Amino acid sequence: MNAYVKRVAENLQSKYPWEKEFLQAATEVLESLSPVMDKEPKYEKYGILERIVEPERIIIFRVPWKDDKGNHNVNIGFRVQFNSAIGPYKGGIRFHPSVNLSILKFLGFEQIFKNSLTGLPMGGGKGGSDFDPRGKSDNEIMSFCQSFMTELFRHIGNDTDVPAGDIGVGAREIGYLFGQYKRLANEFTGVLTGKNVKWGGSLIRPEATGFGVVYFTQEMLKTKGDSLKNKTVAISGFGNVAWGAATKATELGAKVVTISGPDGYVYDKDGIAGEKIDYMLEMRSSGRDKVQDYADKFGAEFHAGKRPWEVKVDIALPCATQNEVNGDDARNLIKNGCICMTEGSNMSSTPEAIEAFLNNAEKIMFSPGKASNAGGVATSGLEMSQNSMRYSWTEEEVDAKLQQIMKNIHKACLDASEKYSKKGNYVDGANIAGFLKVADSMIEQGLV
Ligand code: 2IT
Repeated sequence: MNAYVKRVAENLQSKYPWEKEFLQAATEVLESLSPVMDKEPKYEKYGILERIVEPERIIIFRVPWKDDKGNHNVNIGFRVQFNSAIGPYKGGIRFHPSVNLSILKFLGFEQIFKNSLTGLPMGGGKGGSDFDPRGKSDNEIMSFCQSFMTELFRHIGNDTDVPAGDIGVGAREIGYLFGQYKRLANEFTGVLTGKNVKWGGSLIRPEATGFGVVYFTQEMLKTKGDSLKNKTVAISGFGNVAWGAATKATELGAKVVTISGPDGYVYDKDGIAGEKIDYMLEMRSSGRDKVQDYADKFGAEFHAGKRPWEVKVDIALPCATQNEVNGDDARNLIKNGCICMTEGSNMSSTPEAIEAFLNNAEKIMFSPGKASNAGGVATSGLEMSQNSMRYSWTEEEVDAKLQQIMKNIHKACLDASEKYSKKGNYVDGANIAGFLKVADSMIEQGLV
């Protein structure tokens, strides 16, 4: 490994030993950059690696709110403004009890490279709260969102930082957050993306992450002269990303046989299509956060407490959360003849799983989330453009731009992997292609 990379990685590990997820994300990127540092000494000269692993700013705040019984509650709110070299901070907000600074730093860090890969002018950021939306009433969600935005609004803006949704934050939450921002700032502006189309949202934004995952899969398969037609697909999760991926994969002739939730996974041998895909939305909006309801309703198999990676499929699309595919899962997928693993969630795979995939590159192709799930934030970028123009593109226009962006990302990853690593290593390709534009922009803007 390059000595500069090693020094920065070790320093980071001793500085933040408790930030497990952040160290995992940062170490992966730093290792990918080793051949770049060997060839280009300017990055060491300008201290780019030390700078890029530290957020420009972190905001942490108290979020007091009242539940329906009149009890007072307090949660923690965060916004990690990681890097603004190529545009305003951009990235989602996550509401989940597991949220802490390590998770938001990992997500914000990944977002820097992902946003760079889209080719659109967006910096990297992420925010959220340890608030648990499960079982909360609509009124409680609104009360929480309003309190969260009452502090956050002074730190964001359409030219400063533009949040969006993530786990636990969908169209409803974006509505309450936007309403409160508008009230406090007294301006109607594109300060959040993922808005309803009636008030400034973009067509295709709800579908975009999942569609992008499938478009990227299509590009990967094309390099082997293959397609999605008649392939079986395992999807995990049942939220926004899983829903979009199931819709597009089915449309392109594949058969989706699994979805999953915190309670286990559903195996539907007949394929999850049509009204069964719509039912995912119903399960999501119920706020119960479980998928057994699907098995009960449609008579499919339910495997309690398990993940879908034990099913024999051609393609795996993890669309739930970080580290949802471990080394054993990866070896299982490979053993069962899976030929393509495209991450829909951020950092779906553990380092051990990634190692297994890369060591079996002749059997399985692997793409990291920061490349293959970039369609969501890319379409957020298109929403920002439409808001700035005060204009809306049609569904066909947005979808065509999204497809082109996913193709461009795929090509950028392949080209960078060929130049610096091994052609087809999408992990190195994504990290390097995403890094170069941000790093050069940082040098050009001086010591900031
Ligand atoms: O992880 C992600 O890229 C997102 N949650 C979407 C971020 C965005 O700003 O649309």
